[in-house]
Amino acid sequence: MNDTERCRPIAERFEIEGKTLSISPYGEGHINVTYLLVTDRRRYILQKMNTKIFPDSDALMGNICAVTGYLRERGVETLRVVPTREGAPFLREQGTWRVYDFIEGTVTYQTAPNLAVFRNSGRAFGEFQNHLDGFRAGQLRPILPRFHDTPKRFADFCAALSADPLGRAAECRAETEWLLSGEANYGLAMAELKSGGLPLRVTHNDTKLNNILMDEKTDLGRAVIDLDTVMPGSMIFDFGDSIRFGASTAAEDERDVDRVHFSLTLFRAYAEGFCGAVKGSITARERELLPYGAYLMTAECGMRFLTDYLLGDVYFTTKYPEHNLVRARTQLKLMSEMERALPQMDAVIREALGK
Ligand code: ADP
Ligand code: GN1
Ligand code: MG
Repeated sequence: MNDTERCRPIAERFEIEGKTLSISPYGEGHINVTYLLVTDRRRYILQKMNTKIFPDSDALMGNICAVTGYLRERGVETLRVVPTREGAPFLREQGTWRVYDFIEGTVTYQTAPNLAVFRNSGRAFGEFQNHLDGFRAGQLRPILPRFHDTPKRFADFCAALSADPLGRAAECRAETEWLLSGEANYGLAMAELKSGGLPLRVTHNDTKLNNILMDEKTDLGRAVIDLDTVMPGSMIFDFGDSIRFGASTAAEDERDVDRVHFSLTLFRAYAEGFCGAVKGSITARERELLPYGAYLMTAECGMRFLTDYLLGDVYFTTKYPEHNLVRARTQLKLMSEMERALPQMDAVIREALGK
């Protein structure tokens, strides 16, 4: 049975317009299984939700409906959850499924084709944070508690290393040494959040370039998507994760690490867009820690990929056996270049904020 035949009975349980013509795999996310659903009237996104990672679908969809409802009331373009024919926001049948309207006239980029796209993505994520400024964070259920708690991620990495269930640790000694040597750098953001040095904000928490739909004509950000991880967090996490993914000269899973570099030019473009959007609300401490946020998110993602490799690829979708190790290597390369570039990044941020 092909995807269309297999998924048609699921799709037709939702309030979709028209007759289903085709259902085919779509996009490059690592978490959900995404399909493009085409009917004779319009297009939709059908997703098989990842309930291993997000077991509480009620809470998750509750968060998404609350956030998208809030944004829509303020005239901000956002995802529209298509209800089931019974009026529920998702369906449990041979898995857990949801449907969104396909936002037409947009594109997603895996890597920025030019500086303007990356600058615009910075502005879009900055504005997303501004739009949610008045949203009561207490309404949100903590879907993945301690998501960007890097010391906790580090402890998980150390535990995976000791357990080494597949005997893979021997293959990644250099990477392990590197991550262990950075331990003293991983705790600052959590400490600052705890002490109130960094304010807790409603943040996206997964600000990869491919989580923005850009207008296909103007390349301006149209809608921020992938709202599964919208939770209270820090501005430096959102800024940092975008830099991790987007200010690299190569893909997150480039096998040849010699092609992977941190680009200060890309960093500047993103910082201009992001800082332009948040300059009325960013605090002095947030400003100071934006460059560190980039380093921290890269280190954290590196340790997450390596942890998953050690544990047998149980979290991230992988296409070949060393995929997570390859990803970890790109992150470690970026992390080391970012560490050296912190002073330059700081100068760029000051300039972008006019300080
Ligand atoms: P994952 O959590 O697995 O990353 P996403 O929700 O980010 O899944 O969706 C994967 C991809 O599908 C996105 O990068 C984007 O290209 C596309 N996509 C998702 N939702 C929409 C939508 N409503 N309209 C158009 N494209 C979408
Ligand atoms: C996952 O869902 P996706 O592919 O946008 C992950 C992020 C990682 C990213 C690495 C819920 O993001 O935290 O940074 O992969 N999402 C979750 O590419 O764990
Ligand atoms: Mg995504």
